[in-house]
Amino acid sequence: MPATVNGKPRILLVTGSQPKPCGNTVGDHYLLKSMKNKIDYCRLHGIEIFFNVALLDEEMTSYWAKQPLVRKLMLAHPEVEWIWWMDSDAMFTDMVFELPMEKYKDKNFILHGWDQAVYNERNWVGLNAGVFLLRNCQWSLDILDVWATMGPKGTIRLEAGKLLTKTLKGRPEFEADDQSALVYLLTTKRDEWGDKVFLESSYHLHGYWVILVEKYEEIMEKHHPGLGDDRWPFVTHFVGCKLCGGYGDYPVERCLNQMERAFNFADNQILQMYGYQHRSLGSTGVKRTLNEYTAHPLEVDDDLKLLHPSFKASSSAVLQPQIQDENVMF
Ligand SMILES: [Mn+2]
Repeated sequence: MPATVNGKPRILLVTGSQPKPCGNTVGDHYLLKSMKNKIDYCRLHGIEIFFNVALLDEEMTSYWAKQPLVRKLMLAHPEVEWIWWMDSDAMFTDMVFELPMEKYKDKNFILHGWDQAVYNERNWVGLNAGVFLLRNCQWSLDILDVWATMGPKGTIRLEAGKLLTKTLKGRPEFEADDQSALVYLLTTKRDEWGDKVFLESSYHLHGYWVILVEKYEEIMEKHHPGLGDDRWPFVTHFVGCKLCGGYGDYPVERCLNQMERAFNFADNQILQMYGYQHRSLGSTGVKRTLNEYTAHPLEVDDDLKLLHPSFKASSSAVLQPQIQDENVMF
């Protein structure tokens, strides 16, 4: 019997960052903004959130830190139906869009990706492991165990990396990472695991920032939030950016500028509830867009209907007593 709230499966969003400060303070600042972004989305949609900074298993460092964490949270929270992992370098860019959970009722593991790229090409970027949903069940505990076998740092991870580079399409030479390990697991053991895995590409459960960030202005002109796909991407993920220092695939300056834009693009959807907007996507400054005050704040509606959403789990509990109070008074 799935754990539900108001008929919807209960979801715990899990994210985290390193235990120590970033190599640069700007990196920490963007970790904070990325966290604020996730808090906003989760608050609006009745999703619980867990931010981790502890390394739970000393062997499972860097991209492998999430597997022991997700496993622990599953066991500790049987009331939660889905664990939703989201990297700290990914941000919600559509605050209205909701996951199509009904579509996943017979699946246990949801990632952004393409069957063709994973199963036919064995492409190491055929799926993205930075954002995923995992149902809280025995199947998921089992796949976490198998998935984690290439993770322990040192010889195991280094040797596994060689195997992954040899086997997977397009993979550069480096130690085993969790994403490649998952592509390898699914392609070599599809019969065993493939059935319960859903590779989603109908919207941006993960959206590659490079193809999205330059289009935000055009998107704002032509479309509206709630679509989740190319027209208004659900998530923008800064793959290949090393915000805290180290060598990334892109210049850190470009990454930070575009993260600021992605944050403000999303934050405009929050600020519109209160009558404000960022001056531009590159600006931390805001301007007033509404100048009205009202004695009846519950009757005020924002364009995106986020202020008093009917889908918010607590909305009926919040509204009911206030309506009763009015009846008593008048
Ligand atoms: Mn990432």
